[in-house]
Amino acid sequence: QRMVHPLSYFLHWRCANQCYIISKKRDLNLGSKRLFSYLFYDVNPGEGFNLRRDVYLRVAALNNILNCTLVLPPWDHLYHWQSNSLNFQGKLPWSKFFDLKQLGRYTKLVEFESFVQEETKSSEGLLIDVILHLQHPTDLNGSFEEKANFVKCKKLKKYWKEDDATYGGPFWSYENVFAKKLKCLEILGGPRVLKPVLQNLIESKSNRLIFLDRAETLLHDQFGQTDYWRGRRSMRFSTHLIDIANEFRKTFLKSSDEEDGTKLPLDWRVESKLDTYSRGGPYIAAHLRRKDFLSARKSQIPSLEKTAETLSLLAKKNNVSQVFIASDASDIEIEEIMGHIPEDLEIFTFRPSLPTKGKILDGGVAIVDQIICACAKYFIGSYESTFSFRIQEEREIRQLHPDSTFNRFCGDQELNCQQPTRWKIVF
Ligand code: GFB
Repeated sequence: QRMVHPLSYFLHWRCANQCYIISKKRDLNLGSKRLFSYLFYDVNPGEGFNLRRDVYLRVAALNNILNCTLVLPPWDHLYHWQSNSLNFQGKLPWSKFFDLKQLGRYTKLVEFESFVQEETKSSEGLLIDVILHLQHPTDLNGSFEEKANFVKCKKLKKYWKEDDATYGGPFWSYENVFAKKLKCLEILGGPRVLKPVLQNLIESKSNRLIFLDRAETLLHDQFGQTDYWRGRRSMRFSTHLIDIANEFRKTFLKSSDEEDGTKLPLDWRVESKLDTYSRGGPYIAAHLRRKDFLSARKSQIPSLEKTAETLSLLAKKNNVSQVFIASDASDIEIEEIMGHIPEDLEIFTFRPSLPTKGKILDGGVAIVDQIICACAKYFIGSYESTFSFRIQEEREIRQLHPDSTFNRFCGDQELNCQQPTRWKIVF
């Protein structure tokens, strides 16, 4: 039974026609609220884990202003997950890496598999209402004015027509997912620019399931501001990964949150600015990016000998005898660094047993590396690596001194190289 608002009698009495329009509008609003909309997204396949984490924040901010439910895209097998001992590392839920309860305190969300189980009858598969393929504007003409315009979709080989009414596509390697419509949107801007477009699709075209492809095209509305950090702080890692990192710190590095002052409250929403900086554990940590960075950032990545020299100096300066190295370097490269290090300096790397690695996978190993780096007394990262950036953020969240966080290795030929921008936390 519908409740009648007392004001509606007044409106009826004033003018019947207008009343009809008003009540129709009201129904529409009520309707769109009743009918939840779901936001799916995906990112350019070549992008790494840590850029994807940043894209998540942009989409989560959009989800918040739209009041939709975000469907977390299953992790497909990423290019950098290269361990020979592991098989296909795809279709992974976010709970493998992150604490869903904490994420859910920033934005309303659901894992993809849970959504499919709850919302669809499995035999039918999933039919998305509309794919919105985001792309950069082709004619900027030197202007960086925010905009969002629909354009004709050109050369999108990744989507194909299954029949007159459905599109097939890659959809995170799931076979039983299709879409009814495909639209292309040139966009320059963040959630603020996309909001009216999506609201229109939801409210006037009654699309319920919307899929944003190439979501990395979306920018932040307010990078580094309070809401950015709220989302960022909600990205707590899964407890099983934190436990592994803490065990490693305790066993090898004489480090624990209690002693190092790096303990975080159980709920990220109650975190606040501390009166003093945290101490950090009695070791220095380094993120040394190798592999594709040896060609992509050739001049900014130090030789192994220079790396050893830098680490020895930093250990001395910080009065510690333990160094933790997180790296995608091979064991041979790590051994070469060790060969150049004085004997009184201990070098540690996290190399889990095969059963542990089988459970936490390459993505989990990388997160354990990041947690250990986040708790060190001093950290040095690699030039323009999003892996290093995420460690810097973790350290800001733990409120270590910025001097101990925003540092990077210099290339062999770089004299006094420019150090990273200090993106300091805001509560
Ligand atoms: O995370 P990511 O985007 O950082 O990609 P960059 C690097 C990936 O390499 C990580 C592995 O997600 C890990 O899988 N990796 C790198 C590491 N460093 C470590 C480490 O210290 N420990 C462990 N366990 N794994 C971008 C790439 O990398 O660099 C782009 O995403 C492109 O595809 C660009 O290659 C040049 O920002 O460092």
